[in-house]
Amino acid sequence: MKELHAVIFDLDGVITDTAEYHYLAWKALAEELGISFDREFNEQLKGISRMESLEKILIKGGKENEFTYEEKEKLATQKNEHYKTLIKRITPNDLLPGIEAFLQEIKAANIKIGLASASKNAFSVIESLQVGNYFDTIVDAATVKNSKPDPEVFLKAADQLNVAYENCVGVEDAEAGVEAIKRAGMFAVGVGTKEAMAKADYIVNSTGELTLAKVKEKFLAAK
Ligand code: B16
Ligand code: MG
Repeated sequence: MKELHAVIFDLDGVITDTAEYHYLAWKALAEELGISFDREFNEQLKGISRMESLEKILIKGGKENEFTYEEKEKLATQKNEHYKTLIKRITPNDLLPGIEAFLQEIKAANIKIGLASASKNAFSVIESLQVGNYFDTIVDAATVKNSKPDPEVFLKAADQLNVAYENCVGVEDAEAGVEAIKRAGMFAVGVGTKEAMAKADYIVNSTGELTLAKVKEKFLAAK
């Protein structure tokens, strides 16, 4: 019988709203390149890697063949430098609603906690939020080969926690992330709209609705 032994969190858009900073930094770069950029398009970039995000933006602007690989690396670095200046503002006040209480509940129930982020900046964001002590393991993009929707980052977090995949719950705000959790054979909690989170097993509108009792109830009720 399955039992809830670990909760594995996405970072951007679940623990804190760095998704907004990614949006602002990509928007500035896209507009500099003469490519229009809005929040709707930005949804497609959530959870996917830096380079894949840049490729999608260039394709949107019909400029996918205009740059060499080295030039693309420079553009991605430019976005990241901008992003890094934006995330310098992060303090513990930037934790999304209810997240710290949810982490405390999980910890108190002796359930393991992991972080599965597609961001190479994950460690510095966690440090600024001062929540590193809650996490039993942190897997960031620097240590995985395949980015979401590939399940690798969630599988690796579960392996490092020594928990069977079916006993894990993953929490995500991105379509690519929910797909990664499902492909990992885990129960997916989606934070967001019913449309965007359609493939999740349990959907909440905001992190403030996350409670261990409810997540556990839904997890145990699922096949
Ligand atoms: P970086 P997550 C993801 O983080 C973001 O959702 C995505 O928008 C971003 O492109 C990706 O990290 C890479 O981030 O440029 O900092 O390495 O949601 O998986 O925590
Ligand atoms: Mg996310």
